[in-house]
Amino acid sequence: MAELGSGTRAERRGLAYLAALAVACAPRTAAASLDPPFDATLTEEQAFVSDAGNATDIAFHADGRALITRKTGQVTIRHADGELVEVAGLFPNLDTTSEKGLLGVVADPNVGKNGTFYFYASNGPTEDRHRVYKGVLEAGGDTLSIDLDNPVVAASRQVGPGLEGPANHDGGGLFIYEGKLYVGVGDTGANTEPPTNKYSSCLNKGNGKILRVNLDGSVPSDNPLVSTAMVTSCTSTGSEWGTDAPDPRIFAWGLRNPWRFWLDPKTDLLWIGDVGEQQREEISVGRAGMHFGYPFFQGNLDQSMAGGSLRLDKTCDQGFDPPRPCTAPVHDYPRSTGVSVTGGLIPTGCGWSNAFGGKTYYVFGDYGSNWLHALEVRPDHQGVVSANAVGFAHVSGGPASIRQGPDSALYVVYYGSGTVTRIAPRDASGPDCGGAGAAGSGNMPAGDPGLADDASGCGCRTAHAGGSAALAAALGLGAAAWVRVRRRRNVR
Ligand SMILES: [Ca+2]
Repeated sequence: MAELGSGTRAERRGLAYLAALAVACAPRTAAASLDPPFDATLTEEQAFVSDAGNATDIAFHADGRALITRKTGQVTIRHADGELVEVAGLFPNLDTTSEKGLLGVVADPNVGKNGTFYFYASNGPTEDRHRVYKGVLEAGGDTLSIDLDNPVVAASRQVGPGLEGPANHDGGGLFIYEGKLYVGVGDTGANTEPPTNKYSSCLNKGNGKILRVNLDGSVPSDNPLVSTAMVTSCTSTGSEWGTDAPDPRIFAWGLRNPWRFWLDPKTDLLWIGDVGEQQREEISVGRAGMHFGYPFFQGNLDQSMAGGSLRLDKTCDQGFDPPRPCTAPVHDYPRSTGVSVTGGLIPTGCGWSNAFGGKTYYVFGDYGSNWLHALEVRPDHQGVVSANAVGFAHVSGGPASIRQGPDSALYVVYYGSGTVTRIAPRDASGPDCGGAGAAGSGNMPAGDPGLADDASGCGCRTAHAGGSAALAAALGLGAAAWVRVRRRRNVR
């Protein structure tokens, strides 16, 4: 692998605010921002990571380190002991204007052996700035080497016509499921109401889609448009509809700006947060080959020829090749509720079932309105019990990504505050304990149960009661305080 983007250790910072964090881990007060009834059964560590301004996403190594991407191009590496190392200069000519920048990261399924992560970055030549790169974190140090010569997703791969833009609505979500890399790409913006941007429904363009590629960037033979010769196409946002060969990387379409998506290993279903234009935010659930509505629908708002003022000479399910009815969201909400959805996931793993009172929830957020909400999900995960969401947490700092770590905890990345918080069940017990770890967030190594201790940032988690917590109790300390003292000693 060409090491053209090797980073250097630029900065070391220890976690500060020992006392504050110890308080934050104390029962009840820790979850001040969690809404009832979740505050009774979950605990929140407020600063798993801090000082990572413009944070966009987090992924976990098998050795206890976590990588936090930042829109401005740096990667913050969090060591298991809480030490933070900042690596900069990885992506030459990174465009950080508007919504562009370093937008996402996901760990390779074998990251424990190969140290590999995938990054979504807005760089490269003009008109080819939606790119996914592979990078390797050195085993014994913090040098991160990006393979700039061989982007996994870029026009130079000569798969499809390349991704238009970038402008805004850049997407940037990454997920790996069953050995395939899923990439969320926005529609480049240039929207109005009614919208004239056709990219979401043009199947010769990767924009406004969830793409699916092999880890080397090649096209899986079972992608939904692989055997389709000609599809409905367009050449630009306002052009006439046409007919051309498909971009075979397309997995699902009809999306405006899929800002974070997740695949449920229990059902293979895609759960997508799609950011709306000026009226509705949505959570949509579906599978390969589905059309999720945009630009004909914004949430449940029909803005097509049939029900609105859209002038794109088609309706959602008429005149397309291949024909698809549009899939309605399972949940949408108006501007009075929120302004920019951040898709989440269904937390599973030890303790979550009891923490949720035996129910199942999909947890998502709103970047602009600073909350986390929860949708009750059917026990079989095949959709929601109700289209109405309930409050999960009042937050601050702009939640930009929600991932589940290898310790089954929920990690929320905040762009504005540059923090990552960690939410976990207070009691690691229940019917979901004793087996494998979390069912998957797409950004954790598989089969690393030993990682739980290292990745855990908060000693109040009773999963570790046999170790540090027991000693802490003997010393008359709260487990959290003991862990923090240890950490404090290890850093400058
Ligand atoms: Ca939709």
